[in-house]
Amino acid sequence: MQFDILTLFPAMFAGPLTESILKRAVQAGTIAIRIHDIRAYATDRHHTADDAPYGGGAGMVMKAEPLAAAIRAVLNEVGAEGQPAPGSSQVVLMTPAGERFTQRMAHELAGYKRLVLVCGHYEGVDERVREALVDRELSIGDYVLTGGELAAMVVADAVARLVPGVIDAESTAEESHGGGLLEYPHYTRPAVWEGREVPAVLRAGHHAQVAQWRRHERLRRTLARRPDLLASAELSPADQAFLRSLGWQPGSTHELA
Ligand code: 6GU
Repeated sequence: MQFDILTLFPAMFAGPLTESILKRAVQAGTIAIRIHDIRAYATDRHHTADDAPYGGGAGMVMKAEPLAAAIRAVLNEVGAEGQPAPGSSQVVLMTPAGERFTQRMAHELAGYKRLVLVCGHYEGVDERVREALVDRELSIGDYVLTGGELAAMVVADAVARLVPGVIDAESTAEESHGGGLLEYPHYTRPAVWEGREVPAVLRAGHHAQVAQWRRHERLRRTLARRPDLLASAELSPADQAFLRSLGWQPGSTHELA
């Protein structure tokens, strides 16, 4: 899978996407990540990428022409297999006004051959570029960042690890948000650390009991920390009975999801 990131600040991307797991995935050819400088697509002498808003007001707006040229250059590139197939790319604009990014969306985006992540900046991008070339707008949460770069790194990381071969399938199956629940607690040796013991059930090695303990911990944690997730989690009758024993009431107002 190919990631093309369009930004006014290419230098911000050194590090997060070139270390650790993603670095190995790039070296193995499982994913490719390319950073494109939007300013390089501006045709004027000063490589102007922003301008004052029509109608007045604070801040600057990202200009249509350089941004559109950058997106089109990336989309029309001829790859190893010839012209890119229509629909195999997704153009995503990173903006605090976007739809909230979720694990479900990460799975969906991992199905594309190419993800084009456009980092919004200043007050925003010219609306006409959004209309003409953007497939979806994403935000990573309800807070405001100075630009879309950190958000694009978050999305690229979350999607890349779901591409087959980047990490082993087992680690993505049981993790937090898989099945709509948070993850159970983990322990490794020593059995006692600063007076704190590893739960006996984990040390006994009874597989079915370990599995039930972990399931209960996932349910307990989700109820305590993110009760909103329970509304859309996959819950068996036994799960629901356990949650009720903890005081959970299905359909309660805690479930805002
Ligand atoms: Cl995508 N951009 C900015 N500037 N702020 C954000 C965001 C994106 N997601 C959350 N906050």
